[in-house]
Amino acid sequence: MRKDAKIFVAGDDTLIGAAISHLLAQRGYSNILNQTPDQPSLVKRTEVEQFFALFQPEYVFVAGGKSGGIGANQNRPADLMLDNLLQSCHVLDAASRHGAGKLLYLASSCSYPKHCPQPMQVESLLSAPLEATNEAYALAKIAGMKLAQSFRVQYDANFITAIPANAFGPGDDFSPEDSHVIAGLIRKMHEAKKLTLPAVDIWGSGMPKRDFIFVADLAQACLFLMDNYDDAKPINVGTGVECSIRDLAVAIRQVVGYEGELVFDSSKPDGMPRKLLDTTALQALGWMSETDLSEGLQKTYDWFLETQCEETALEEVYEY
Ligand code: GFB
Repeated sequence: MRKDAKIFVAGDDTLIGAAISHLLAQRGYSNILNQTPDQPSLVKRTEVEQFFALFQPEYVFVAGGKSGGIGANQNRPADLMLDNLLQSCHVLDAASRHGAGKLLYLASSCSYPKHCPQPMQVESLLSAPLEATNEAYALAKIAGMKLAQSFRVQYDANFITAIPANAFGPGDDFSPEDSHVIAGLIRKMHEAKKLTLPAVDIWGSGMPKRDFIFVADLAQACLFLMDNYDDAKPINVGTGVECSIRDLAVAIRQVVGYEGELVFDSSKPDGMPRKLLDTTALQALGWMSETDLSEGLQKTYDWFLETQCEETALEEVYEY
């Protein structure tokens, strides 16, 4: 991407979108279209259409769409599915019709079957039933992937898809109801420490394993793929390392400095047993993630502490 190329990050208010926007600015891209006034609501077709007609982005990162952890997916499947379907349809359609040179669509690792052979390869997509707790959201992300591929076939659009592992980091959603596991446990253990509670409730058995990618690394991978990947086949973006929820909880307890007990509540769902992404394709292109889990957890907790007392502007978010 030229430094003066017109770049639009659809969804720069999400964890991943904000990290991509910040990295673009940090690397000196001078024509990021998210800084113009009157940003479009991505669920409103006319606003997206008017924005693309006016600015005609050359590069588009599709990082928008409501998302959340296992609790959010159980409680608000329609909200998550509808928001992601609308955003994908509006942005991909407008990008195609207004001649975007390249578009990167971000799917999700929950798009893989519940009992997918590990590490998960893109050939396994749609090969078996999905995890029930996030089926609605996963189908919306699969639809987005298929739509991107269909624009390639019908209109020769250079639309690519990345499938990220579970992302976490500064800018995450720490709300009890919507958070993913890392943000959720950081908040719970931080509050338990402040209140000297004797124990913290961990959902599920602790047995599931996850591939957690630090969001700044994921953003770097997205820029790398925009410049180096042009295939129709979706490409995984992960760390190649998995961690059990039990080990994660112990690691977070260490980072937060909480000394109470961890109680595993098996009345709560585990979700997918494992979600390790096969990253050989991305490694073959020359990219690997560089932030290990413990470093990422520390940076995330540091950010969480800084944002406890006051609203932190996005640029301060990344001073770590
Ligand atoms: O991060 P998480 O909500 O999403 O849960 P998934 C990961 C694992 O952590 C599950 C357990 O086994 C949870 O039961 N867990 C333990 C907790 N304690 C907690 C807690 O306090 N909060 C949360 N949230 N989990 C999501 C999908 O699945 O992955 C989304 O539902 C999306 O659609 C996302 O794809 C990337 O990894 O299970």
